[in-house]
Amino acid sequence: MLEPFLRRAPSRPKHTNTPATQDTRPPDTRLDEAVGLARAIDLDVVDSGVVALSAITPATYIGKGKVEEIAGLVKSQEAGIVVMDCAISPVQQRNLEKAWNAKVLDRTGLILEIFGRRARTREGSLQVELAHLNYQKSRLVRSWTHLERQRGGFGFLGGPGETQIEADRRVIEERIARIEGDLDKVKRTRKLHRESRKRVPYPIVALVGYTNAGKSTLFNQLTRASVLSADMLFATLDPTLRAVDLPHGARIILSDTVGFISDLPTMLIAAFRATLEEVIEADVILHVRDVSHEEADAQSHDVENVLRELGIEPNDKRIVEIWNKIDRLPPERRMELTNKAERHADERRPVLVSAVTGEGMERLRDAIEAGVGAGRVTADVLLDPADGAGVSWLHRHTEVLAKVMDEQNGKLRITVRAEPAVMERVKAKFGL
Ligand SMILES: Nc1nc2c(ncn2[C@@H]2O[C@H](COP(=O)(O)OP(=O)(O)O)[C@@H](O)[C@H]2O)c(=O)[nH]1
Ligand SMILES: [Mg+2]
Repeated sequence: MLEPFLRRAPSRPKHTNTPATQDTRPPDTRLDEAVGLARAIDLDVVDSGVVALSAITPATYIGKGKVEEIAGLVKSQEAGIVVMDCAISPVQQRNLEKAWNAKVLDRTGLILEIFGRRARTREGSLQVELAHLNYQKSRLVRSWTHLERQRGGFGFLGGPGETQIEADRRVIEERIARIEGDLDKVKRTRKLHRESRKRVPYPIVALVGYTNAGKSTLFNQLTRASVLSADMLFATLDPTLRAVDLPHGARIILSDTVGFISDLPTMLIAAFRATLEEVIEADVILHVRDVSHEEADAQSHDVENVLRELGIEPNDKRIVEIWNKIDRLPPERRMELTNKAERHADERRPVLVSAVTGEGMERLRDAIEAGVGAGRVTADVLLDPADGAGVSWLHRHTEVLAKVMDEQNGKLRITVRAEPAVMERVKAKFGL
């Protein structure tokens, strides 16, 4: 069994081997977030808690008593992993792993794990790998004196007397240089990638939002009802993309994204952005907010700032706010929010839902439908029923909303929907 045990760095450490965190949120909030992050890589969290520290113990970060206490817990729970929501040195990690006989993952390690799983594009994977290598390199440097040992004898990686750490660093640097080269190439051809992705004829609807806002719960709630989702080839290839059929027949691809987090280590920001690339291309962006959270507004601003860095302004027409977890609100607060939502113009009206109870799903599907329709145009194409190639072209490049035989002229009338640019191609090809 896997067990993240989570702790936070002290707010005012006396001695520390890592920069003091700027995070001023209460420990419980941080713990909730960290547990959510651990779940994001499918860890089964069997216990969690906050460790208050007055000083950092150099060898193990936390004090001897705590190390022993957790050792007992790891044993009784048969835990395989302990997650520490702070930055620990390689030496501390090694000492703790020995004491607990379990793997130890720190905050950056955990986040890198999440990004690594979520990177969907080649650029995303490269960015994550680069961040990982830079992280390893920085750890080598920081722990130079601890890790340094003579290599002696083997000559592959350097001359005699080269230390292990120099060799390690050189290997890392070479890999970094290679990845940077690859990244340059990928960026140059990025436009091509985008265009090929656009070939998926269905609109993409992306779920974004703070971690723990309920994106994945909502993703499951929306896709559960969809009978056809299991048929989609890529649904089995990528669990965070799934096809959903909306009530009026339109099919969308719903995309669950990596959650936004506070206090993101700076070296991970590029990797984080790269894992969100598909949001840039999305037809509709659902910004899921936990309105029952006391820091809902601050979280929302953080999310908006990240979106802005991706070139998506808060007033972007594609964004629909989803006010989630209304089941947790007292009746008067729920009324207040309902009224607040009502005051928004139709196309920007937030949708109140509970991803857990399923309340509001109908409103949400309608909002998605409206959002998808707003960015696309519809047209009727008349085809000879024998024109199999024409029909298949339309299926590949557009959403086919309806197909009927026109009795009067013996033609097939196909109602299609597509982005304006694609519709231009339809018009040119079929002479509309
Ligand atoms: N009460 C309640 N809990 C919810 C709701 N939506 C999500 N949650 C819970 O919030 C936590 C985080 O949800 P998750 O979908 O993993 O969030 P994500 O990080 O945005 O993907 C889980 O424990 C969910 O069960 C909701 O509408 N109501
Ligand atoms: Mg999630």
